Amino acid sequence: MKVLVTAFEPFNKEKINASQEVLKNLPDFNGVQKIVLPVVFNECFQEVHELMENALFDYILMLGESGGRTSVSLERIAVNLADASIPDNKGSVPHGEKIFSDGENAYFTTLNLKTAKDALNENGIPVQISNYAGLYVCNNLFYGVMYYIDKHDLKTKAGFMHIPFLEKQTVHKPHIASISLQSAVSAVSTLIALMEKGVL
Ligand code: PCA
Repeated sequence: MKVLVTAFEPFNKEKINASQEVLKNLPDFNGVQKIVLPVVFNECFQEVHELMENALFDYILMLGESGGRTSVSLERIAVNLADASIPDNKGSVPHGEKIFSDGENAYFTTLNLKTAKDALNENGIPVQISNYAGLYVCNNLFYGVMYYIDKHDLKTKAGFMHIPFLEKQTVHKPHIASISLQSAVSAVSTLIALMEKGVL
């Protein structure tokens, strides 16, 4: 089995990114490659496309931080639109631009979200299925990966999970929801176990 798990570097004045911390703390799994990506529109998927050119992944699981969400969120839809209210890490602020002019308006994840949700719940992890990954860099990556799979007719299954702030990011913002690092790591490990079984 060949799996790629991606995370993002910090952005928007945060010192860390929950997804990167989770990736750092994820136990080693056979056949699982990890990569941290820049929070930069369109650049975020370049390296992933290069990896996809050189290896056929069974699964690609993309992770990102979504501060303020109350639980991990399994994203259902990637949208062909880039729109930002804050600059990316290179200062770009797109307003309603298509990501790929020859791409579909949207792609659905090819992961089985019901199976994922049930398994996470069984492991005691609250989770929501989300129909909106935003239009910022996470959606940009998600769309870029789904587009590549579509255009190259790959069997790779792919999906995106947003992670709330980690507890240590909200120590001085106690009114904002957070998740423990342990639960977030356990959520990702649970999904990888489903991939190993080939059922995700
Ligand atoms: N979250 C942002 C981009 C990088 C990240 O971790 C998002 O939700 O778009």
